[in-house]
Amino acid sequence: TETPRVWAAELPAHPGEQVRLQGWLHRHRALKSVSFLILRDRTGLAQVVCAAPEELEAAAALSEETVLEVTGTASANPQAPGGVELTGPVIRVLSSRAEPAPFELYRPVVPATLPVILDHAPVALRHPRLRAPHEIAAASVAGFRDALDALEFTEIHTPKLVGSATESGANVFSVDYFGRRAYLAQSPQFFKQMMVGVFERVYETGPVFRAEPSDTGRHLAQYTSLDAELGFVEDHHDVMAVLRGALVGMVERVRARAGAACALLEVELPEVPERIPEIHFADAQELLAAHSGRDPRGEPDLAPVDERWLSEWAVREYGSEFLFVTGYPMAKRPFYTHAEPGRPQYSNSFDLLFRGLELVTGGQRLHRYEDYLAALAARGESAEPYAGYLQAFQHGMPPHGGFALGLERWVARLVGAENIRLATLFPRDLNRLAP
Ligand code: AMO
Repeated sequence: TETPRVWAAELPAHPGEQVRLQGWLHRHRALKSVSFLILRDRTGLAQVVCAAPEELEAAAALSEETVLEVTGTASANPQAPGGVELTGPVIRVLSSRAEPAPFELYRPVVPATLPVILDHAPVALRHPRLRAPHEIAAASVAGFRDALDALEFTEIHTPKLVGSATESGANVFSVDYFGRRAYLAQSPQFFKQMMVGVFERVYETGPVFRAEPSDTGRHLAQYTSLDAELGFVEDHHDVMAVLRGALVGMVERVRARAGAACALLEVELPEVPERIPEIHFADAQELLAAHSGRDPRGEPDLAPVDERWLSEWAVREYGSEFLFVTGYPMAKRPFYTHAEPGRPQYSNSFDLLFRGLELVTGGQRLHRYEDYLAALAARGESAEPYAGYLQAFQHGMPPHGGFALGLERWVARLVGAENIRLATLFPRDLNRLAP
């Protein structure tokens, strides 16, 4: 019978056994009378020792990133990683490499600049430190699903080719659609709202597209949006409560499933407070004017520097790395936004700041057909392009609201990446469409 395959990280659990490893040659260290092959698989690294003449001969020609199968004995050695190494190896090359890697993948600190990393993403991502953020991303999405599934939300998949802009006309990509103009979806906004009329509670995780002409460390032309929308809300606070639950689910799943990635990158997972602190936009501006050294009053939005200041303030004031800013001016919010009762210049919307950055936008939406017609008219927009969307409201929609969280921003904040591109497998930006 075939020798059982074991994962690199599990080798220490098999001392004395005959086992088979499969993976990439992470590092080849040839000394005078012994060669160490460090094998990498999806779980980690394992050391293979070549000492006999035929073993040394088999190892001699092997270059890093060669794909190998190695059968041998798991032998205890306190000096080996994990205390067990593979000895007496029989090596089979599954695939040899054609090119050397663009940089040494075994260096603990990535010895390459961001452009080199991005230009060589298929190889560069094999570096454990560059791969780790994406393991955290995967666990985050799974945790998002866990939390919303537990609340009986229905997962939906909505079109990414759409007939009208959802957020603002400014940063939408247009594409030729069988001779007509179509757009890449900026968000699943209209569809998730329409589906509240069907399922009451829905969520979606998927790509969205923004033609962001600015080259920053926090904007992508394509990112992954974690969206939720629910019906029968009192106001935006019911949405914020669901968002809090989603964050708890994400943190829990990252802790449970991406522990090694977190340890490697020294990630400090945030505490999600029982009650995430909240400040109204108007109060935030007063606070900034009084204490931050900048007076943003009169501006319709918060500047990135204001977001950073408020985030630090929330840590000092409440010990919270999360802060809700509510009530953003209607003027800066999309037409579907619900105004604040009694103060119609403000909205029942919110942003969630996390570690200095806007991570989530959400709020309560209009739900009456006539309010949509009025909101579009007030913005000088025709209702005609929105006819499909507006059907939902012509046929009875409950008070509802939702939110969208930018996955790459979340991961970038967790791993402390200054540039969001390090939290994106194949970033799309102003200058990059490949690989
Ligand atoms: P908004 O446009 O604010 O809201 O986007 C929601 C969240 O998505 C992330 N984000 C981005 N991430 C990377 N690159 C970008 N270019 C980018 N733009 C936005 C941010 C942001 O908080 N429909 C509403 C949401 C809702 O109300 O449900 C929307 O799309 O983390």
